[in-house]
Amino acid sequence: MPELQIIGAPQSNYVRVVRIACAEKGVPYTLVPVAPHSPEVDAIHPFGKIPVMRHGDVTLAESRAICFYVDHTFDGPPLTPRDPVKGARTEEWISLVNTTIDPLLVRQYLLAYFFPRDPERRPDRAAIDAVLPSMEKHFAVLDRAVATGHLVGASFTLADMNLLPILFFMAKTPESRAMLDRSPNLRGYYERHEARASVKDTIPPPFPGRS
Ligand SMILES: N[C@@H](CCC(=O)N[C@@H](CS)C(=O)NCC(=O)O)C(=O)O
Repeated sequence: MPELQIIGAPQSNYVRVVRIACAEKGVPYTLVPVAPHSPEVDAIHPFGKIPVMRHGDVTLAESRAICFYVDHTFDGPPLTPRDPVKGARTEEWISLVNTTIDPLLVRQYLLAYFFPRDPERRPDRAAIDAVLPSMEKHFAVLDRAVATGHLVGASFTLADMNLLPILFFMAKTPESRAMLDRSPNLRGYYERHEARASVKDTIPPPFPGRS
């Protein structure tokens, strides 16, 4: 078997999803820690985003496609339930997180903290305050969704692997931390699953130039 390369900076949530999936599956890989739009990435992703993957002659972009490939190429426990309803439920949650929750919690809220436009890197207070009411609704949805301890059924699926990297950052920034603390199911879910080896072993390093 050729070497599996996961290409992308380890600070990226989507890179982390793929790394958690590889760890859960028991698949060894080499991490190539490069930024979006670097030549290795642009050679594979049509819009220069991370992660991308290289495995022999196979190259892939997009975390969901990479996880599909890993799941169906290698031995190991399935990342998504093969039962059609539970499998579809898993896809439903991956899609909800990627199309609705990530754009608000990560691209609007978190980036206003970590990548503000201000030259002195002060958090963008107006942008943060503007998203807080919608974030409360997202936290309420997630709190209900994980009431049984997982997003889907009684097992840890790719839907959980896809959400936990976002919660990691939500636990670090003040308003989202307060929302997490007011969401008992979600907080318990996060604390339980952050102890999993696949999750612990992929904790992202600080963004370059930040502590
Ligand atoms: N839909 C993509 C999203 C990947 C994504 O947005 N990656 C971010 C880093 S977390 C990125 O590369 N951003 C750079 C850009 O959008 O130009 C996936 O699931 O892999």
